[in-house]
Amino acid sequence: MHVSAARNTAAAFALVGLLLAGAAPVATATTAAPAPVALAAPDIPLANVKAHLTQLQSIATANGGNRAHGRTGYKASIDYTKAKLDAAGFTTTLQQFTSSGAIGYNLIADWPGGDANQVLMAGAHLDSVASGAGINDNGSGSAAVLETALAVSRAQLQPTKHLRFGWWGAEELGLVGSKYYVANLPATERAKFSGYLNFDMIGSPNPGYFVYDDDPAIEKTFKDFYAGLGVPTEIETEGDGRSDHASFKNVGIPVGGLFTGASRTKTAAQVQKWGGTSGLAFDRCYHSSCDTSTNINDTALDRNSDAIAHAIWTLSTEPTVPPGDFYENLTDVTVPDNGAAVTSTVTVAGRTGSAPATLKAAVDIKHTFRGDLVIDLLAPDGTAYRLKNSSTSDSADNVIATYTVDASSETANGAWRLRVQDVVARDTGYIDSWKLTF
Ligand code: DTR
Ligand code: CA
Ligand code: ZN
Ligand code: ZN
Repeated sequence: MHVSAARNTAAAFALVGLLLAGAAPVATATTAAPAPVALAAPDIPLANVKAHLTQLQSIATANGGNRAHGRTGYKASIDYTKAKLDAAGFTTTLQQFTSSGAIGYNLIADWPGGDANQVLMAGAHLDSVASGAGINDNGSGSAAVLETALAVSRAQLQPTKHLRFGWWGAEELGLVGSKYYVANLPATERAKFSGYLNFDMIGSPNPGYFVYDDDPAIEKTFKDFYAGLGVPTEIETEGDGRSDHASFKNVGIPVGGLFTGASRTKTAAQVQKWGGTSGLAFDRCYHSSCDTSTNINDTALDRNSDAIAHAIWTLSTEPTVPPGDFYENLTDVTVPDNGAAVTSTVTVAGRTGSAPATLKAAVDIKHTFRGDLVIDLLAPDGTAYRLKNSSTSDSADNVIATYTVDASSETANGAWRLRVQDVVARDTGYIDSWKLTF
């Protein structure tokens, strides 16, 4: 396979020219979309959130002191929450499952409207451990998510995305309810999720302000909110796998959330940031009988309730990113003659949800016999989409073409790769550049 000397020399001069000019041919990722502007969220009244906690405490007191899976206190908690949502115009569904010989329930509430192909969900587990009322763990998350949903109704919000809320059963038995929910979501439904936000213990009496470090766009949304309050945050380091977001993350759904701490002790450095008491647990009543209505820090609960509303309004009302966002790689990659496949990568970040059904891959491959080439687009999870097969009859030069791929079952963010292989001896070439347009 001969490569024209002229092209090689020209390429060499071009490269030298670039280097001498101090510019090396590098991959560039450029996006064309202006920053979207979202609606401002309302303040979530702390008194309303605490009223829900008072109800959950009363329920526990009237049902053996707890709201645990399989106990009467849990079903009473579900009935209370469902009644509020039904009255507010939500479409509610009770999903039943069995765990440890007892019936459990997930409560799902859909806010009518929004793009059914872009589902933003917020959730919290509603069950307590058997030893107590579970007001911080996790009445706090359940009540704040409930009050945010009620605020959506009060505002008659008409978000771009479809809003869904969930209250999980049997989290304390090992994320049982949320695992059951996700396991029973068809893959086509999972692909519609733009994100899942989890809130488990968000009112700890000696609070820290922790943000889950999972999806960057969701994490940024929470960090921006707290920056606006002038409250420093830390990355949640003990969370992986420790609450219901894990059920969603395990199937590739972008997740995020907030946490004020459990049995770990607050350091002196953290007291400098947040106040409170060093050497004491963030929640010394974690999984204990003293996790009652008095086991709540009002400031933390208020701030986190407002943070949830901020995230819901921001992430659901953003206009879908206008078309024209593109990501490209300009680095030349030699394609070995009749040899191994090579790849070129573009990294997509900051988007939410799935890639589009009309994802465009524009390629520019220089070659003296393009029939030698097999070209694939590889999604971040490795799924291959064939763009071009080899052909013994197509002797023309170069592949300069745009292919349209239905990538709607793929998560948008991640490393997308163009894979090229020369499968016939003689004639060779190189990837000059390629571009993904969303
Ligand atoms: N597993 C949760 C409490 C918990 C402990 N660490 C984290 C980190 C992030 C969220 C929650 C938690 C429970 O006992 O319900
Ligand atoms: Ca508030
Ligand atoms: Zn717990
Ligand atoms: Zn919990």
